Amino acid sequence: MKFLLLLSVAFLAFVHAKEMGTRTYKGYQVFTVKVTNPAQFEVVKSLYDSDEYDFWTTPRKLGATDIMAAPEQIKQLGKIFAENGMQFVVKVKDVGNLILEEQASNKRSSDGRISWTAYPSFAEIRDWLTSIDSPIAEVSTIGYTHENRPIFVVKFSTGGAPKKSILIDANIHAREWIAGATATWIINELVTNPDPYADILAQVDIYIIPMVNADGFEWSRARDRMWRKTRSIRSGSSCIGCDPNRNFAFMFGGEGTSPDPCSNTYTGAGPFSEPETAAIRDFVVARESEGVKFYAYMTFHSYSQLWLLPWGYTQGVYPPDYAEQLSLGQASIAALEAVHGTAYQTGQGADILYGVGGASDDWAKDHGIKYTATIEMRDTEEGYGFILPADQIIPNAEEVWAGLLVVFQRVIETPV
Ligand code: 0X9
Ligand code: ZN
Ligand code: ZN
Repeated sequence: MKFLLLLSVAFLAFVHAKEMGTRTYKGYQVFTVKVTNPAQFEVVKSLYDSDEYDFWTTPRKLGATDIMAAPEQIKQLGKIFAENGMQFVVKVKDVGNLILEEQASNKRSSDGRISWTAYPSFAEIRDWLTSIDSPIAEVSTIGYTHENRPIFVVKFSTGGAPKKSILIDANIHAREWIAGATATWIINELVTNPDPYADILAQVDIYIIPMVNADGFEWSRARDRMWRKTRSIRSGSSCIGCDPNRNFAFMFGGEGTSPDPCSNTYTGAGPFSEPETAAIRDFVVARESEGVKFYAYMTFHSYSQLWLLPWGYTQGVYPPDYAEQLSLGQASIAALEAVHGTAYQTGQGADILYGVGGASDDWAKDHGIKYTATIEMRDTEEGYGFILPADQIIPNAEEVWAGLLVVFQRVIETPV
């Protein structure tokens, strides 16, 4: 009995070790594996569904998928690749070293105030947002995270009756730092340099939620760089949080999701169980009840340089207006590429990647918002994935902004 008790104490200590201290990722590696046929895709998909590895990118039908392996998993993963004739390269030799380098460079270039030469913290974002003073920008709170951080929205409008509206959100996923950094850059661009956008703002209202998952983001900054989920607590499990991009009500629990609270793609207890996703839904519904009509919903993620179109929940299924989605996606990535030469790919989300249910983009499309896209920003296959060097924040933001301006123009041209 005493022994059993000791054993269970030891087990609990082991389980909770993940939640204590800082995860270093020392000796972890990231592999880029190439899928060249459906059989190889099945292998990658089954690894994803097994939940034994942290997938840095959602499995891709044809092409590269990035998978992180713990030191004790490296051999096994290499064996699986070899047995299935899959080509792979080591993308990151030691994730722990990469994280240390990132911390050092972020410290060097940050002076405690927001800038886009370092990744801003939530405190920097909050202090800056609440100090914005602009005749066209209005900052408010749409809700609070599990740990009670405010979820901000910035509304850009020249006033009068509601215009055709556009909604942008960022950092649904904690470790995708470039998403929030880009959203804040865009807010700053509109606040400090509004003149070039006067024609656009005469015809549309733009709402930007720059940091959806602030709890997860701060956890990723302070304790676990690779944290993806929210930070909610559930009874009966020692695992924390759910994947907010599996927590929306459309195709909840479908492909690419997990009912296991310890999974990185855990759906959550039910649709909109998380305060962060419920806040987005409530915000959309409340604006609509005031006469606002949203024509576009763009959600910022990273990485792989993809402009993903509906539907994303399963391959081969398209909304009736898919031709318009595709023409807009293609025009957007062309404008994006013209800025710094960065190549993107566009297409139906689940045709390019693996299908995922409960995602924000499909929820918005199903809700009646015409143009939706998940934008997976830099980095590329050759880069370091989530650990995008801070000197790419501004060029990334500039090019994404060019792509978005095409979306705004299309919304303006869309019949009421
Ligand atoms: O898997 C996801 O949630 C997104 N990729 S990420 O690497 N940022 O996690 C892709 C979601 C695309 N949208 C749909 N498939 N609906
Ligand atoms: Zn509605
Ligand atoms: Zn994401």
